[in-house]
Amino acid sequence: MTRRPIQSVCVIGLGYVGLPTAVLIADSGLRVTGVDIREEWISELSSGNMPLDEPGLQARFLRAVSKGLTFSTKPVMADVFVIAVPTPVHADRLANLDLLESAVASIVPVLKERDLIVIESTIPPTTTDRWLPEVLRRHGWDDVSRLDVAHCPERILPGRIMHELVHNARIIGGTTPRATMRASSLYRMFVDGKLLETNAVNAEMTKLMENTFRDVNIALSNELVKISSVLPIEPLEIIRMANYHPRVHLLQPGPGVGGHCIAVDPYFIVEKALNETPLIQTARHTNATMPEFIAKRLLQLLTGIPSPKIAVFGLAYKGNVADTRESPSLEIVKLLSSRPHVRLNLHDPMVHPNSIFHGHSNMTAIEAASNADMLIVLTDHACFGESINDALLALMRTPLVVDTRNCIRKESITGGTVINFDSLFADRFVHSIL
Ligand code: SAJ
Repeated sequence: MTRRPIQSVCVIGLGYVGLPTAVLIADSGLRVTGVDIREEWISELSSGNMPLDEPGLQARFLRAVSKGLTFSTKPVMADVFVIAVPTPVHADRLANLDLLESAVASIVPVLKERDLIVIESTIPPTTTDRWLPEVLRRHGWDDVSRLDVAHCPERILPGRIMHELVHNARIIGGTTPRATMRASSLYRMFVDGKLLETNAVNAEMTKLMENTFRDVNIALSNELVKISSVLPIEPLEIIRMANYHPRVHLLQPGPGVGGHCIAVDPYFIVEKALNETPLIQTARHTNATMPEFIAKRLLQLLTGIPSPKIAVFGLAYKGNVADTRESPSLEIVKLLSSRPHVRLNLHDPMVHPNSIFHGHSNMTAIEAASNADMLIVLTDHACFGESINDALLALMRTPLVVDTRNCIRKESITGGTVINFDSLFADRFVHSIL
């Protein structure tokens, strides 16, 4: 069978992975159609507007459009179909592949012999080898061996997407050596990093292990914070010192692990190996219960204040992004909102000002801090280092800051108290405000 060179690519799913990927492939010289089911998203892009805010993306987008990048709500014929749609979990923590199935179904009418399908979405192990052929069959493509199929998981960090798409190593896992080779030739067009060629199930598992590695290691640090509630230790100091060891790298504890990847991906392994994953399951539980652990401690610290007002700073799942999916902050807001006597003021300068969370609007820093009895920092936005200062604390009824991200410079605050994980359970702080 002759090998066709790749000339055209259809990218299905234009979120924070698919859209930058479509831009880079088009910029490398291939004919690219970006496809998304959201009509308003497509009309925005077709009018030359870039709806995502990611460093470096806008300029590359305009260049790619000038080179012929187009957008559509329906797939068109192409040599390669790159699928990058969300793969969340259901309430029972099993993978929800509905959007992936719709994407596969949508390409069947335009598929032809020897087309290459590349799945970039994160998926449970064996999805590419076992699930995809069945789904293709269900939607009218009977014989997967007439296609080339590969899994090339995305591994980019929001905020650094354009850099990481080009410079990170990529895992290229074909279901056959030919599929691997063809997928490699696509990624070589725009990736400077190493292309690691393997099979599909190894590619699926590698991606999941990367995010699980982080989840397990964050859980270890979060567990240290939980230990500090029963032992007179300073977790941040311990992590700082331990990390001087050349072979130790403890991650940072926080109010929980959020986002649509690390808080979700470990479940994809658990689903396929329930009895073999006690460590992964425990780590998930440790991180998932952090919001409850923090909320409980905040309420203890506020004991004795009849109707405490808490200013919550940081709603995004991590610093310097606007994304609130699976954010531990929102879990803490939910838990505190369920207490009838607690009043909450929310503030996140990265998140849209009209957003409402559990009945609370997103306020300015000044509105949120005014007359508050406690200011709790749940996200490490760089701007909080500046905006949480003596002038802001002067507006509070009690100038008390609880910093769960260790991002506030204590030295720059002279007119109040800053508690971080080293002092969250130190009794002197409880007594001083009771
Ligand atoms: N977090 C901590 N302590 C830390 C590091 C992170 O509590 O020391 C928290 C963050 O605040 C956040 C969560 O963990 O709530 C996840 O943040 P993250 O920056 O670790 O990762 P994501 O979810 O933004 O992106 C991850 C990345 N994976 C790895 O670094 C192994 C990225 O490369 C993947 O492409 C992405 O998941 C994905 O799409 O899977």
